[in-house]
Amino acid sequence: MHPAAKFPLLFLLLVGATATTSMANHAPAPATRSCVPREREALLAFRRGITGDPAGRLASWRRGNHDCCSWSGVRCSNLTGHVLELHLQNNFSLYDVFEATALVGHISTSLLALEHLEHLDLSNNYLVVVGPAGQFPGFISSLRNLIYLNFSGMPLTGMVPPQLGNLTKLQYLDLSDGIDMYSTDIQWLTHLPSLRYLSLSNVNLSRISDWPHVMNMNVNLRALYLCDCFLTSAIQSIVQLNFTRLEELDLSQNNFHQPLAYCWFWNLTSLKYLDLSGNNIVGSLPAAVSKFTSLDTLDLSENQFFGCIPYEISMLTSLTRINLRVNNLTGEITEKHLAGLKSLKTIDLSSNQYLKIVVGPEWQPPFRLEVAIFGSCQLGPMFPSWLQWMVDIKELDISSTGITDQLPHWFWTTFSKATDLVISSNNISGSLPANMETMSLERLYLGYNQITGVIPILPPNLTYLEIQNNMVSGIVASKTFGAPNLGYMDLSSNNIKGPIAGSICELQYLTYLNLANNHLEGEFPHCIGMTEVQHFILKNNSLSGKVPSFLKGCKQLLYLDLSQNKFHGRLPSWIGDFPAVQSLILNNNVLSGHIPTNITNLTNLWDLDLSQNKFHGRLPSWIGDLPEVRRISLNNNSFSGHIPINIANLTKLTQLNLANNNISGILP
Ligand SMILES: *[C@@H]1O[C@H](CO)[C@@H](O)[C@H](O)[C@H]1NC(C)=O
Ligand SMILES: *[C@@H]1O[C@H](CO)[C@@H](O)[C@H](O)[C@H]1NC(C)=O
Ligand SMILES: *[C@@H]1O[C@H](CO)[C@@H](O)[C@H](O)[C@H]1NC(C)=O
Ligand SMILES: *[C@@H]1O[C@H](CO)[C@@H](O)[C@H](O)[C@H]1NC(C)=O
Ligand SMILES: *[C@@H]1O[C@H](CO)[C@@H](O)[C@H](O)[C@H]1NC(C)=O
Ligand SMILES: *[C@@H]1O[C@H](CO)[C@@H](O)[C@H](O)[C@H]1NC(C)=O
Ligand SMILES: *[C@@H]1O[C@H](CO)[C@@H](O)[C@H](O)[C@H]1NC(C)=O
Ligand SMILES: *[C@@H]1O[C@H](CO)[C@@H](O)[C@H](O)[C@H]1NC(C)=O
Ligand SMILES: *[C@@H]1O[C@H](CO)[C@@H](O)[C@H](O)[C@H]1NC(C)=O
Ligand SMILES: *[C@@H]1O[C@H](CO)[C@@H](O)[C@H](O)[C@H]1NC(C)=O
Ligand SMILES: *[C@@H]1O[C@H](CO)[C@@H](O)[C@H](O)[C@H]1NC(C)=O
Ligand SMILES: CC(=O)N[C@H]1CO[C@H](CO)[C@@H](O)[C@@H]1O
Repeated sequence: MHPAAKFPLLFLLLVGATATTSMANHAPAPATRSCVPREREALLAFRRGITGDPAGRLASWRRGNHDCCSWSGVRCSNLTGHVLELHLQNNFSLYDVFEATALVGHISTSLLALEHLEHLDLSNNYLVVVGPAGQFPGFISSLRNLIYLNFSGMPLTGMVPPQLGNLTKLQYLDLSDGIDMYSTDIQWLTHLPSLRYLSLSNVNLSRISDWPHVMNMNVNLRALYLCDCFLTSAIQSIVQLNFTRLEELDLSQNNFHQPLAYCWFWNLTSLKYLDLSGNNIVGSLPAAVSKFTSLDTLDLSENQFFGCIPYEISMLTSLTRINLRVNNLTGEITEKHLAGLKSLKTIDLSSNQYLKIVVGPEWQPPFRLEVAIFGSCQLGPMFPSWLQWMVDIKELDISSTGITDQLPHWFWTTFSKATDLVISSNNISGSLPANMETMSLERLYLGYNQITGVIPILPPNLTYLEIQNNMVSGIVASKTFGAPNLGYMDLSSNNIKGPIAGSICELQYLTYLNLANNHLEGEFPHCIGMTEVQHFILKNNSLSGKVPSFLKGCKQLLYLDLSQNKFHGRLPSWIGDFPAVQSLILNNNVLSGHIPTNITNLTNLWDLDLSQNKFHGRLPSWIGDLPEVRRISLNNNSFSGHIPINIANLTKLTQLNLANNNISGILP
């Protein structure tokens, strides 16, 4: 035993005192330890290699800021002052822009001066070495004290250097999500006896067939991530399995195309997390799945599992998440399958069209789900009454599940805390409740059902609403719509009658509006500030007035369909002001006058339908100047003159209808 180990406190005091004394000879004793000058210079040299730091993450890395141990991302030993850890990962969530916070530049070899470095995290930065683009910073393998190394999400290409086998203290190694990395020999991994976490996701390992044997040498391994590694086989016989402490195994997005039953990992009964999604695995789900009694997450989605789900799945009492979406599962899921799944929070069985969930009307589930995705499997014809116990639901998808029934009376109260409800494409009747204002809904999909009644004041956080192809008869919105952030609203193909309330103008973030195939009449309200609209579809109503002039402000317009209404007046000249527009569908109205010439500004137009109106004037030569156009319908107007010769320039045109005008000439 080392003598200091007996007296740890004394040892600490002695080392601390020595260090302080030596400092005191040069400068007044600082309150906190300052960093080692040689290491400060190394960090400054590293900083000089960084050419872009848009978020100012290294702003504190300045020569004037003497104590480099206080710089952001730098951790030092409070005993020796040596830099031990560099936390320079670019934290960004799915919704952020990677570039906004990434460091850009070169990784300086000056880091080699940080001899005591144990933790190096440069993940998700755009950092490369000087030299051939994307080459792995091989010098890192000289930092022999490293315990944690994370280069995930860096723009690395080429071979993973086997010299990493010199980092014998490594416990965490994450080289995932580079650009084009590969390895043809991973024997070096057997030199890392302390390895607990290994991710080589996205590294091309297609040449390596003995990968399970190599991993088997790492008895301490807890987590192994080999997603998208071009592995082709998981059928290797391992005589003695000795990395039995493995808890997380991700082999998703490879291409095993083998039956699960013969894969090597069945004895890893300590697994908590197993992801085999996207592997083309064939055959049935073996009953032996019940061996994984510690399993928390099971993801077998996007494979080809033929066959029934075994009852033994019910023995996975710790399971909180199961994902079997997009397979070819058949047979029934009964109460017996589900009885033991006490911990279940998330289930996704969607897109297994032959799979049927059959439970009794009185059944009370042992779990309280938060996410329940059953789209395109079979739940009907009765509305599943067990869902009434799922009061914690955040997301529910029961679309296309063959339900032909009334919405139960408990539906809107049970799911008042849900953010996503997807019940489209069934035969469900019923109506929206009068008071949705206290609901948490953000996205509501009710399309293709038999919903009747009126649309009430909507939930405050709603951003997405689909009720198309139902029998809704009106909108209660005389004062307010109630959903100020609504971006998408499809109410097409209902029985909505009367004028459109001015309160629709509250929807200032609307990008998609579809009111087609209703019985709306009167003018579209003059909405000021509603400028985000991209799709505006009023087809087949009885709306009148001029082309709504607020559209002038919608510079991102892509798709305009006012057809089969009673719009009159001229086509406004600002119609040329929509650089992105692809479709202008204005047929079957009473629009008149000349076509404004600057319609030629619509360089992205695919589809122009002005037929069945009262337009007149010479057939404009501009129609030859619409480079992207596929269809032009000008029939049933009063255009005159000759067919312009430059129509021959419309190489993408597939449909041209000029019938029933006063046009002469021959098509070139
Ligand atoms: C060193 O710092 C760490 C983290 O701030 C702290 O937990 C630890 O107690 C400190 N050790 C000494 C000897 O001061
Ligand atoms: C990044 O996230 C980690 C973990 O949440 C946190 O400790 C760290 O401070 C974050 N770093 C930055 C630069 O925001
Ligand atoms: C490595 O960094 C990535 C991105 O910052 C992170 O998601 C991952 O969990 C890290 N790996 C380890 C082993 O901590
Ligand atoms: C350690 O590094 C040396 C020199 O770079 C190299 O020759 C050797 O193969 C490395 N060892 C391992 C186990 O990778
Ligand atoms: C993976 O590596 C193999 C062999 O080195 C190569 O043939 C294959 O094209 C690579 N795959 C990809 C997607 O780069
Ligand atoms: C792990 O098992 C293999 C046999 O599959 C054996 O050769 C190897 O020595 C074992 N490693 C350890 C560290 O036990
Ligand atoms: C897997 O477990 C079975 C039964 O527990 C045992 O007979 C078999 O030898 C084990 N296989 C390996 C490779 O450890
Ligand atoms: C899916 O299962 C059905 C019914 O068992 C079978 O007829 C069909 O061939 C399977 N499809 C695929 C793609 O394996
Ligand atoms: C709406 O969203 C906000 C912000 O996420 C949240 O605080 C509020 O509770 C939500 N409202 C409802 C009714 O859920
Ligand atoms: C189209 O013409 C109108 C009126 O002449 C003009 O205000 C508008 O700026 C023109 N649009 C473009 C894109 O030139
Ligand atoms: C076709 O377009 C080219 C380039 O815009 C133009 O020079 C030519 O005159 C056009 N042809 C006809 C027949 O208009
Ligand atoms: C920006 C642009 O292309 N503007 C043109 C729009 O169309 C009119 C009439 O054809 C032209 O005069 C503009 O130059």
